[in-house]
Amino acid sequence: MSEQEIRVPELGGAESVEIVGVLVSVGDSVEAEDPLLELESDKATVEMPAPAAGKITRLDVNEGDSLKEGDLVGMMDTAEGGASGDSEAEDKDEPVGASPARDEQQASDDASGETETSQDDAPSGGEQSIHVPELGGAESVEIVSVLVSVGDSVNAEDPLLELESDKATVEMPSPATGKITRLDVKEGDTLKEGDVVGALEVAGGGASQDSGADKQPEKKQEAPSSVGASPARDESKREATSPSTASSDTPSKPDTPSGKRVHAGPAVRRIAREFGADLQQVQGSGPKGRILKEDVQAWVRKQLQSGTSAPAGGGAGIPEVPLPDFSQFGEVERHSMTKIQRLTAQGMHRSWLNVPHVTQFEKADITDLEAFRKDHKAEGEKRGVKMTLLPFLMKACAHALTTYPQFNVSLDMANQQIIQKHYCHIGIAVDTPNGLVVPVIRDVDQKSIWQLAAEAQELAGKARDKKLTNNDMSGACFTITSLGGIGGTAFTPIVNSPEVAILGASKAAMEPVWDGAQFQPRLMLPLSLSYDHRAINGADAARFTTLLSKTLGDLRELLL
Ligand code: CAO
Repeated sequence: MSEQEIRVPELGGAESVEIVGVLVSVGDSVEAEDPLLELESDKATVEMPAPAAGKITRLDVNEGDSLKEGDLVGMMDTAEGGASGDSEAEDKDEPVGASPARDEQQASDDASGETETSQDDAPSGGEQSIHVPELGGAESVEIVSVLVSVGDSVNAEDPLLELESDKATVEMPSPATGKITRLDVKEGDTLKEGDVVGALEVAGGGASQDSGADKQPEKKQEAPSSVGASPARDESKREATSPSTASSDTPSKPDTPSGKRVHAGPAVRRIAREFGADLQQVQGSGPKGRILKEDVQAWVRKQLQSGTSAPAGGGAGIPEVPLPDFSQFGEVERHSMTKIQRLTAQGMHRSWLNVPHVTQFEKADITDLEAFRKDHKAEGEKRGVKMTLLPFLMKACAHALTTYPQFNVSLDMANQQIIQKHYCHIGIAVDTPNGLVVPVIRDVDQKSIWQLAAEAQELAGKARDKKLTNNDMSGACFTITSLGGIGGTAFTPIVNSPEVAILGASKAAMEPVWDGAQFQPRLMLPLSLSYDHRAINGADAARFTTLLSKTLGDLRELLL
């Protein structure tokens, strides 16, 4: 092992670059050529590679720092027998993002135009082939996106393609002003220097021919990345204007038809492509909204969790809700959502979008039930069980589910089938400090009120202590959400899909009820049954709630 300085290599003509990402930390082991920093000039975003294999021992720079060629970035212990010793000298001279470094002679050869020149280039006003310009040492590049179509009018220097080598992402500029007449390439194609990309009908006296006249193809003045750094040149009047980069802030053409420019480096773009992430949809958390690797990873994770490939935020093509800068209205702070909150949000959104909801309202006279419940509270205390309304609601729902089995189904729309369940497991929504969870009580139809009360109590306790297992929360046929202990007169719960119905209970209150002769004070429980109208029709929903009301009004119904 020997300690080696890490210095900024030759910048291909750029005076300075800004660090937009520090990709390693002290203690990290890296291979030669592994990216250490993401650098941005006004022309390109490139990665600065490790000069050798080894371990980073010091880092003297931070994101946002401005660097010049030769600046000390940090130190590393180079691996024994590694390529460091040999490659160091070479790498030090290598322009950032380009390979391999060229010597002065080569540069002047380029300057004199002895590198490629299109034989097909036509004089102003005619058709001209569009060639891949010199690639600054990169053997080949991949087309990340085609930014124009046949028939498009372009100005000289307008980006035509977004190209990516293993070092940089850059845009290939139009060699002249004119109209695209042919495109021979598509996204994903691999191109080499000189390859024909398409053709262009050059506008008469187009800017390109003139504009490049006074520019010299001095390679050292090109962008840090040489990929595409040298535009296609006219035979007689060579140009050496630098391309704009896909990741530069300079507005040219938007990255996608939606018009939003994406601010991301080549490594991030590569990862996004590998995972099929649409960078347009990824929220950047880096400086100036720059998209970082972690942002892409978080986006991919979110897509997997929500189980949808629909656009993030909006979903199913629904326009995303733009967030204003709330801090302009007053003080704000941000907190990460808990896992339960994230899952609840996804589940509710999925159900809301997929299920045509209808809510049926009903009231149940629970005056007698309440008297019965109170009579058994003391016994409950002896048993260590709190006798609440909930076990009665469960029992009444199990009775209604057995009577109307069309509520105990799930829909398999892909196979056009209804899945009828011959078991009766009921989920109970439990409010916890971390969010809403729904433990499931099994075989409710076969259990006594005491058993149900005990199990509900145990599961609600486990929910609040964060001790529920996946098994505790799976397999429900139907859900009860009881807000009665809190308050409210009615609400419209969201079906816990793939179940097809959910019962909401609001707070029971004394009401005057007409008995045919006079008003009687009765304890009335508001019920709200939301159902999936694909599986259940309105008449069945009214029958279901009517039976519930009857059962809760007179528990002898359960004996029938
Ligand atoms: N009307 C009037 N009183 C009610 C009632 C109702 N509908 N429901 C419950 N009560 C009473 C109970 O009988 C109990 O009274 P006593 O103290 O006299 O015995 C008291 O309110 C407190 O009950 P509880 O809330 O402790 O117990 P529970 O069995 O009724 O409910 C549980 C348990 C887990 C459902 C409840 O604690 C809970 O978390 N509810 C919120 C569920 C929720 O957030 N749903 C929303 C989902 S959609 O966003």
